[in-house]
Amino acid sequence: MNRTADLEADVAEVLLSESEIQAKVAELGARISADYAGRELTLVSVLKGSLPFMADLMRALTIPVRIDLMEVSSYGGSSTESTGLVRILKDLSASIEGQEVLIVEDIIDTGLTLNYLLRYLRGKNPSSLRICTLLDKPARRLVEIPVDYVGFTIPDRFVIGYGLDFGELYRNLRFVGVLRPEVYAAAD
Ligand code: PRP
Ligand code: 7HP
Repeated sequence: MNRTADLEADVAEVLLSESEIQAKVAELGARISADYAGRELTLVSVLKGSLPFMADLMRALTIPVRIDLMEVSSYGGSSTESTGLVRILKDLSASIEGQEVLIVEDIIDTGLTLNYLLRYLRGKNPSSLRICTLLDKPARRLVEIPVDYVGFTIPDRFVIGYGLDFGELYRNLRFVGVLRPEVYAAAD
């Protein structure tokens, strides 16, 4: 792959800066804390992409929270296209029956991942089940998803950073951006 050792040198454009992301996380944290005031909430993070968002969002909440982690995968290898086949790589570690559950995602693209997860988690009988996503890319939606909290609506571009990967790299960038076309092309 035509990639430099300097991750940031592969970036063509920053779409969301670190400070924009942090301001949005604080805003979402305040909204969610107000909506669930006086209640307990279970956050279910959808790994790996949501890891930085989950870590920041949970610390922006002022209500009592439990956390659990699931890992699912639908984008194989270094692809920018969903395989449409959602695989559970790591399941919940505790029951969510009777609990108020908020799924924490980094991005909703085709919606196939969340469509699968919603059905799966509803089957575990939580008392409520809602979705918080940092990024929403509605242009590529294949299935309708009821999203309760959205950080940013973004255009139809394959983004990296703040948890989001291309070929498993770039997740550790503190901003969300797009790569130079030759970096995406080199993986084809
Ligand atoms: C990404 C992302 C979402 C999903 C969204 O996960 O984190 O879970 O794709 O795409 P969709 O709406 O088209 O289904 P991915 O499968 O790449 O795994 P990762 O989080 O480990 O990168
Ligand atoms: C998955 C995914 N991963 C990284 N960047 C994007 O734009 C993505 N859409 N769906």
